[in-house]
Amino acid sequence: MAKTDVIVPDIGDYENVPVIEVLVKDGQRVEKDSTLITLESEKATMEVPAPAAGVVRGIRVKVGDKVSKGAVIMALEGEVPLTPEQQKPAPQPAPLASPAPAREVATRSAAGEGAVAVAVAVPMKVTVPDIGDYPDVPVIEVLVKDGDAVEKDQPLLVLESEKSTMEVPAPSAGTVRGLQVKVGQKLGKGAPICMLEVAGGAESPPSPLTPALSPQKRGEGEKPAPLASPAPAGEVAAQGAAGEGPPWIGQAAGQIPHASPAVRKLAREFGVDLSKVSGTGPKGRITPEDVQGFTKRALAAAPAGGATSGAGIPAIPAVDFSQFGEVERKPLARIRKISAQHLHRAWLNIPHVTQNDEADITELEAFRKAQSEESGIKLTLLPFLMKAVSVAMKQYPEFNASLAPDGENLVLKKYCNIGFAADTENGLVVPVVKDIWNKGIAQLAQECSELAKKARDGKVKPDEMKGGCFSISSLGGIGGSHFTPIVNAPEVAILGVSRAQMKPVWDGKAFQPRLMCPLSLSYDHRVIDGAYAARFIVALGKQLADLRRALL
Ligand code: CAO
Repeated sequence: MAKTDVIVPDIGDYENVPVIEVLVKDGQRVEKDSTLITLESEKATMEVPAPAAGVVRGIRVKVGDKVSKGAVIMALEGEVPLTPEQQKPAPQPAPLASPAPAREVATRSAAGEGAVAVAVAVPMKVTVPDIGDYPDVPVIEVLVKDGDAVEKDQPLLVLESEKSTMEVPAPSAGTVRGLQVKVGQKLGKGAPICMLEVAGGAESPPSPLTPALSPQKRGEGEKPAPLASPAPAGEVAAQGAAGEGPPWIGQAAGQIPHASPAVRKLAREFGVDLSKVSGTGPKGRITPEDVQGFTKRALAAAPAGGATSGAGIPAIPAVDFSQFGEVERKPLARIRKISAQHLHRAWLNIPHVTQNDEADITELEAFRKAQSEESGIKLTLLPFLMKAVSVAMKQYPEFNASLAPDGENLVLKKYCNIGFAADTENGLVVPVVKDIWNKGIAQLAQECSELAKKARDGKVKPDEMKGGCFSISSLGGIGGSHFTPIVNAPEVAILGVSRAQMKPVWDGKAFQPRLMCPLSLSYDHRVIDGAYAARFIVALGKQLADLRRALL
């Protein structure tokens, strides 16, 4: 068997481009042109395909590594060695040489060199930068129109070949005039795009050759640079930890959804607007399954008729509130935006039912207070609730399950992790306490209090919010009676706890003063039947009334 190294093709003059996906494994057989790895800079996504069919051997890169032209990424074992032609960097792979040249277009000001600095609008011709030898690369998006004021580096259009996507940014700030390109049109290097009326002319010539591949920081609160995706700039990203945990977990700050050219093609075929799709891949990347899932849900939610938005839901009309009085616009915190999307998705996808009850916690409270005093450790109700819920979950295992994405299987979990909603200044976070079955109340109390503090200080790590099987939302410290908590998908149930109150309870002979704690159990009716839920909440009430049962 002949073994040949596969190298990174010509990606322009720029170096150290991050690997964002490794799509093959050692020993895997690949066909010619199937994608091996994906590279992504701030402005472009490039897939590196197999130069020939063969078996992958000795992968040398992993996600996060940075590579440059000529770097060996793996070897391919084939019947015959690769020909020199096959080994040539990127025949098919990187038709769009790199995003760098896109910026290098740095179209010179028509004012010419040495123009006198005068504050007049000077037209600048914007053309397609050097995109390699490929003359006909389709325009998939035109992001501006005549008369638009653009900032320097603002994307004007997106070009996409089979294997790469790149944005062509404005070489300078100015006003777009005489736009000459349309979606579907095929362009090559030097093709005219538009004129840019640059205010101040020679005073602000286009900045020379800013490397598009140079890493840009995307810090918290910073406006994200648009990625090479058909998502319109500024659209809010969806996120999602695949399968488990609230989707805000692991979400990079201000990230915009992004996808490979193949996924974008699929989205176009399905007529899916990628900006509305939640990416469950690494770094919120949109996978083919995300597009398929989105399409499925959109079809399921399609209404019989009428004006709708998104997945067939009638849009709430925009209202100019300032016509009624003074208003102030306050930007939503990042956590709030992410949790809003998660809650909305759960609310739309899950047929919710809420079962209410009241648990007698008179003895539990007396025990809790006595223990707190005796041990000097503050025990709140939460760890007791957790323990009691975990015991009920063992008795009713369908509460410790998730519906498989195919909708045909239930994934039953043999471990018990419970998340609790923590109210923070920036919104709701749900830290998860792990392995409840094997922990005592004192340990649970300590972990709850540490995680609640971390949540308030904004220091909970993504891992500490993953892997939940069930959630508890306790508003008992605040007040109110019953409420309807929203199931924290992909979990199937959540317990809402409200403020306990002394109530007269009939014991068969007389009314007794008992401390009654309101419980609101919301559950996914696709998985759990009403009778099963009622049994669960009755069992939970018994646990709370007499925690000795938890020892049984
Ligand atoms: N009934 C009566 N009193 C209760 C109670 C209940 N169900 N639950 C808590 N309390 C009491 C506590 O005993 C404590 O009183 P003492 O100081 O006298 O002992 C006081 O209320 C404060 O408790 P707490 O709420 O701070 O502590 P906790 O461990 O029970 O809860 C946490 C921690 C993180 C769950 C809570 O602070 C919190 O953030 N709750 C809000 C959750 C939320 O926002 N849910 C809504 C999500 S859906 O929109």
